[in-house]
Amino acid sequence: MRLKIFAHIDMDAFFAAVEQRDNPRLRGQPVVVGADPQRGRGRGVVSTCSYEARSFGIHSAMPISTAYRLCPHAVFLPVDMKKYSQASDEIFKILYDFTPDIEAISVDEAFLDIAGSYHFYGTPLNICREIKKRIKDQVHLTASIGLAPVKMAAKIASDLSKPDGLLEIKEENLLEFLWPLDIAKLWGVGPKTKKALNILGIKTIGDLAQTSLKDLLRQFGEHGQHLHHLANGIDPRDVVTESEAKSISHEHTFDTDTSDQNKICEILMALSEKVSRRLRRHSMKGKTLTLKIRLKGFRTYTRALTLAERTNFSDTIYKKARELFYEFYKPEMKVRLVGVRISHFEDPYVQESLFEDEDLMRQEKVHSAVDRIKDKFGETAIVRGLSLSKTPTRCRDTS
Ligand code: TTP
Ligand code: MG
Repeated sequence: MRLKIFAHIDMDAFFAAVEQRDNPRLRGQPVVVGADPQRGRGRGVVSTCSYEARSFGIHSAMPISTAYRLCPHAVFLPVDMKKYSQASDEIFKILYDFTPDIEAISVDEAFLDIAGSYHFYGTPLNICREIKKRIKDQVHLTASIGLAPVKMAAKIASDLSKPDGLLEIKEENLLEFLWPLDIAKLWGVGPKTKKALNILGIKTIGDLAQTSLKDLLRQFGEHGQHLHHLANGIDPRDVVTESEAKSISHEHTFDTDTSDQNKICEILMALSEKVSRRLRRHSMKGKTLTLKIRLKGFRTYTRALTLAERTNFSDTIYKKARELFYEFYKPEMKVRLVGVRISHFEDPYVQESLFEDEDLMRQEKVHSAVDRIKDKFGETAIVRGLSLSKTPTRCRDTS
């Protein structure tokens, strides 16, 4: 069997670190990035904060008013996504210099399969040292990296090594590393599962590993079996690179459940653009469009259709997503979340009816021009008509 070595990389206090990098006066200061605190009356949440701000008890997703109360003298800054996306692109470029086997988890987080590429750098630890150094020298930010023979342990290791850390867990030390840790460290154990496990007397990963599989199956179903495997160091998951992904999707949760059709259509358009952009970045086109809708009370529905042609055009994706939405939607519905997914890919350069059709060729040119502008000026450089209109017309037009 092939030896597996995974690296999990996660930037430290990412948004706040970019702000501190760009403004030396913020270094060493508590910096909170997120909604406007409005002297403690602001609504909205903390996106992230510097480690200095964390020592006051501030953390991601906390109401901004609470953060203000905990540390009123902190520097509060709005989210500047364009700046963070640019830093993220630079970081991922560096990672791709080391291996093509990368699974991007978010703007600041990725798994790398380094089994095939570390030899050039001597050891797995050396390749990670080199990655950290390149990021520090070129992007002026710090990353933490965990190394392990299974993905979930690599993630835990990077988390425990923060900030600016590097921690390697070898196969022979895997269980010794995992078992004393709190159960909440395990990937897939959220607050609800933790509470349910605690009630059964299961506090550490070791406790879980030693609980009988039969009991866990009875209590938690298949999820129980999965957690039991993880606790015993068994995690067969591989790095899934973007081109191997079976689908590309984006979703959005509304701050408050909504039946505002214009608002929902605006989000569907933004999601269609995001999906289109990721597909185009990887020269992929998909044939199946799936719309996901979660209503108040967590009931979740999906509706799918097969497109006439494989596509990565945002307009086509949006138009069809909107059609699916209106086939499903009833005015009394309160929508909590919507998602857009494209699947069943094919490399567009294999199938080329595209350039035989003038209309498609025109659309391709428009999309390529938009891609170039966004590459140069950021994701928000071009905003679609619907999102800009002040008095939006009903968006179920017949175009
Ligand atoms: P994280 O990696 O979870 O957090 P972080 O990088 O700020 O800090 P850490 O050192 O603990 O990794 O998330 C990456 C970025 O994503 C973060 O800088 C801001 C954003 N984010 C939000 O906007 N909201 C959230 O609730 C979280 C968790 C993150
Ligand atoms: Mg991070």
